[in-house]
Amino acid sequence: MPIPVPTHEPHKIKTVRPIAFPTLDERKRNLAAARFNVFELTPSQITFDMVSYGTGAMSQEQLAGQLVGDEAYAGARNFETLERAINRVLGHTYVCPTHNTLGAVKLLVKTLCPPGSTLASNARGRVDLHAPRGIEIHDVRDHAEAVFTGNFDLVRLEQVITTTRPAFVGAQCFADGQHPFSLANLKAVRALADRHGLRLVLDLSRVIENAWYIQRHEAGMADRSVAELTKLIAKTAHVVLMDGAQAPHCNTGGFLATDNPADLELFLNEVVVYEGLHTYGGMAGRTMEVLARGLVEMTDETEVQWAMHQTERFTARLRAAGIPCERGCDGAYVRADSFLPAGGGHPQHALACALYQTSGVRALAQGLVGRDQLLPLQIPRLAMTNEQLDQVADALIHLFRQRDRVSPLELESGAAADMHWHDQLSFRSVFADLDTFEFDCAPYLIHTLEPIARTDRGQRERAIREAGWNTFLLRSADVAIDLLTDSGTSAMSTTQWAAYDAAIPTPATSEAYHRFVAAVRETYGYAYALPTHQGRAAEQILSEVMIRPGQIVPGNMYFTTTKVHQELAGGRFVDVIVDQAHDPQSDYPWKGDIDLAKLEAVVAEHGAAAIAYISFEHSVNLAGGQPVSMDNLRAVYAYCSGRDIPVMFDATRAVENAYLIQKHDARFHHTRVRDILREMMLYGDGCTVSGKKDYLINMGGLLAFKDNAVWARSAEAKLRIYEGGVRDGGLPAGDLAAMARGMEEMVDDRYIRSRVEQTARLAAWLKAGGVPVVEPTGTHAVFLDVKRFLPHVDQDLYPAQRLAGEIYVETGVRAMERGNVSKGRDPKTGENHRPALELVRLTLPRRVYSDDHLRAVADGIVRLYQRRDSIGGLKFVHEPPTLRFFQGRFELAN
Ligand code: P61
Repeated sequence: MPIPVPTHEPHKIKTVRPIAFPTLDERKRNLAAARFNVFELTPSQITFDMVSYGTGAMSQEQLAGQLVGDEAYAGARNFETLERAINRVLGHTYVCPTHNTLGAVKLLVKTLCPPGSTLASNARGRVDLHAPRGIEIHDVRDHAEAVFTGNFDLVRLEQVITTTRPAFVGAQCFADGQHPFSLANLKAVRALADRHGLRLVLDLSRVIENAWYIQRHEAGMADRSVAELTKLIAKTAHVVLMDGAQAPHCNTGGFLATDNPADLELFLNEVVVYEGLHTYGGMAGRTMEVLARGLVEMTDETEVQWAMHQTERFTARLRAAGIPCERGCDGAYVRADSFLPAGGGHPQHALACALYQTSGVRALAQGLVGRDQLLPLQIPRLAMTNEQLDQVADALIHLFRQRDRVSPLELESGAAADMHWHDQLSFRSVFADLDTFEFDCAPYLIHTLEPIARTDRGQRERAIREAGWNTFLLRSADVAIDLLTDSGTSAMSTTQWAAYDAAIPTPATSEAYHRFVAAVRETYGYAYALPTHQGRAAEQILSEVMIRPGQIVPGNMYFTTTKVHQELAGGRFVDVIVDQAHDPQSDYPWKGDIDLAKLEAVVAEHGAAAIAYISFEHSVNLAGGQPVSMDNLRAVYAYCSGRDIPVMFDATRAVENAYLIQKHDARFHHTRVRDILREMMLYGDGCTVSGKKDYLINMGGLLAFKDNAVWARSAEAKLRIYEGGVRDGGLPAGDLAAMARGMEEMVDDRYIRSRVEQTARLAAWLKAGGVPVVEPTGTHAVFLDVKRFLPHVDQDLYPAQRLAGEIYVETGVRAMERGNVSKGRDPKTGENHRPALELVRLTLPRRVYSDDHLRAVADGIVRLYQRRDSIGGLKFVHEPPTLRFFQGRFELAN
């Protein structure tokens, strides 16, 4: 049985690295400054850097390894870990560490290649390293082989061996990034080498890709795992070397390994001369740890299948558009000379410049000039989504259509004749008028990954039974895609982490606190900012400061925690949201609006003095993430300020609301989200925020007042006794710093657009499959309308609870019931409330899942919808008296 291609990533995103989108003018300036050699561009000038060397995403365990470096000069623990990893994954016994792959090559040359030697190899790329040393490489690759293009021509190899007596036979997995060998061929090479008393030295840097290729294409290998094949390949050689920055996605590092103690002895005598002591070889302890962890993880079958699927898909898209390219193990290698019809002396550089000019994408030709005319577009391993890769492919296709307009490059005069390397060249050129390509995708790369559960249906059936059919009671370890909530589940950015790490803790006033206050002032225009550990803590303090017992708090639909604190402070919540909010099929775009007539009626009945404040939530959660219009914000504020009624926002998802104003209100189409947000906040007197949403952090909250010092002082008094220090709200300085940074990232137009539009795409895929959802789609979640999904299940059999459980069993996706179970019973009658909205919420964490994850979610739910008649209800077996949705347990009814 061939191993199947996964439908989505077997991991989710743990941390992201924001990317830059330089304008056309900036790109031209950068190119000119780089003298038309894109090698000189730095990552912050580049949108997508299509290079795979040392740029892959690490796992969170690898990143954690960075912090457990034993930086001893001799005998570091991390070296022992590395040795064990190499023994286990590659099967070789003895290890000589080196600072990277060049360090390993240097030792090989020093120990095995006396001056004047020749080498026989299937890789041309190595010429770059050996020619300058006066070592001649004989190309013994089988150029006639069509499938395993990296195979050795055995006849030619034997000829070279007998005529030149090479120092060793050098083999490279996926030679030059393009040419895989078969296991059978490699074994034959080994036999030949043995017959002639030569070593087979194998570069394993791309062993994973080669193993995958063997699994796909070599007869009888389809059942072998990548792990098994990797070991078979490695054990076929006498000596192996490896580049830590490739398959093990470390950022540097390398080693030589062998089973022969005499060879080890040779290496160890030289490693101290060139690299470092034999137990670190020029690697930091942390690098050895990251490398060791990466080695163990690199053969993970599903990860390999996913990475290779991405490569195949990317190349296929270019091929389908007619772009001349060759297969690369890590991307597509474009034939620059046939891409550019006009020719010219340096087609790789001309194409690279044109691609950067039109799109901000960098592709890089490396090594010696003239070796080939290929411009590789390599995929940083596991660091990009298919959505982004599709767009990079489209950017190149876009350029292909206007290729006859690309300007040629001319070498700068005075270029010395001894400039042999691509990185040395510089050019003169004029900018051609090329149409640009505009990216519309998530504006970040994947920095680290977190594995997700891989369960089968039987395991999930057992898990949901053990959880009493309550998704709150499932273990995260059993969940593949977790759409329970967007609260505290965001992927932080590297910039946020940097701020977190750099923050200095203190029980008094930290710099992070000042940054937090400055960010609040800048973002909202509010003078007084009080940090809290999360949203409900801010709600408690606000309620106690603002509500006198008996007062009324009108609001646009309640949120559970908000209402609880208003009631605990002696207030009474009155819902004044527009009627459309209660109708899941109404497509009114501003379902979060306050109905002014309802508000006026409340004020007329009780008098303005009886109103504590207006509790005004943006992007109303329980209505389905429905936005408030700018007109409504203005009108409510105008009405209230005339009557001395304060307006207090729940600004938890204010940025998402601001984006929908930009999208749906023509007057704001060209206003930046950050400016829309500032205007929204102008129409209020203060706010509470659960920072776990918009702020892209895992913990934190805010209570802020626009200008009222009296409120701020009495809130501070409560902060001291409820939360922690008055300057930290119980949060470590790092969380304050990460929050401050998150406030900058959240108003990035590209980010917030990609966030909210992803939700819209999930809804569109579900609707295309006929699945009934709440209209219009909100910002943070898609809500399934269960009354229409399971019309045959009575509400007292808890259809939304059952559906959430079925979704888990079908797909491994965790959703949240928001219906009869959540609403609870009427305390007087003991009957269920049977609310109008019987919903299942699919909530999207920020920056965590790709479109491929969400398509799998949609496909699974569509399958369930198609067999909806087979789905019944549930009954309680344990029903807690309050907030029963958290702890309640169920079993199948009838
Ligand atoms: C959520 F099932 N929301 O949506 P805290 N205001 C708003 C929220 O959405 C919110 C809070 C205040 C959650 C978590 C949650 O019954 C539940 O930082 C608009 O969680 O204290 C939280 O902020 C409270 C889920 C909360 C629930 C209560 O998933």
